[in-house]
Amino acid sequence: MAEKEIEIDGYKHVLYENSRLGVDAIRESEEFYQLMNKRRSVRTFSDHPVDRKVIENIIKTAGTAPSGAHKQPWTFCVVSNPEMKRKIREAAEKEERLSYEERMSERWKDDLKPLATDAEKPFLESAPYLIIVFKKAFELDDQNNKQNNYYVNESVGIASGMLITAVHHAGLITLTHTPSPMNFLSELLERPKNERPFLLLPIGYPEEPSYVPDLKRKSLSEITEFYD
Ligand code: IYR
Repeated sequence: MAEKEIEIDGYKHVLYENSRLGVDAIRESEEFYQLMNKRRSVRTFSDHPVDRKVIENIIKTAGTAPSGAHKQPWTFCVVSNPEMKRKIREAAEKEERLSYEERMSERWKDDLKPLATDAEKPFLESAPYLIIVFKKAFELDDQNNKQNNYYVNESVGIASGMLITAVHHAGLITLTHTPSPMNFLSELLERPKNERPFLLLPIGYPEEPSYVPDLKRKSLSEITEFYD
C-alpha cells in the first residue's frame, strides 16, 4: 500500500487518487467532444432566471484551474444588479462606439462581418448575470511591497476557458466580451489596484429562437501536428 502522505523539502504531499482511472477514455473523450462541439457564442439572452447556485458552481469549477506557482491570480465579479448592469452597458457601448468608429481597422471590421457584432451590447442588460474576470497582476506583502504573480494571462485564460466549459455543461450560454479599453470595469466595480479586467462573460439562457453565425471549425489535421 502506498503511503497516504509524504514530505518533500518540508512540505506535505498527499497521495493522488485518480477517481477517473478505469473509465472508457475513448468513449468519454468522444462524448465530451460531442458536448463541447455544440458550444456557441450566443448573443441573445432570455429573461429565464438562473439559480445563483449554478453561478457559484461554475466559478468553483473555474477556480480549479492550474495557475503559476498556484497563486490563483483571479477574482470573478458577479453582477446581477440591474442598475450596475445598465452602467456597465452604457460605459462599454461608449468605448465600443469609439472602437468601431475610430480604433478598429477596416480589415478587423471586415473579419467581424460574419459574426454580426456592432457597438450595441444589449446582452449586458438582458443576461441575468455578468461575470467579470479580473486578473491579479501582483499581490501586496506585509510591507506593502508588490509581489508579481507568474504567468497571469495564461492562468486566468485557462480559468476562463474552464468557466466557459462549465457554463455550457450546465446548459447555459455565454460569450466572451472584450470591450477595449476595459478600465471602466475597475472603476465601476471599485476593484483594488492589483486587479485588471480580463474578460466579461454574460451568462444566462438563450432567447428562443436564437441564431448564431454559420461558422465551421478547423479540422483535426488543420490544428494538429503529430510527432510520433
Ligand atoms: N470588442 C468588440 C469587438 C469584437 C472583437 C472581436 I476579435 C470579436 O471576435 C468580436 C467582437 C466586442 O466585444 O464586440
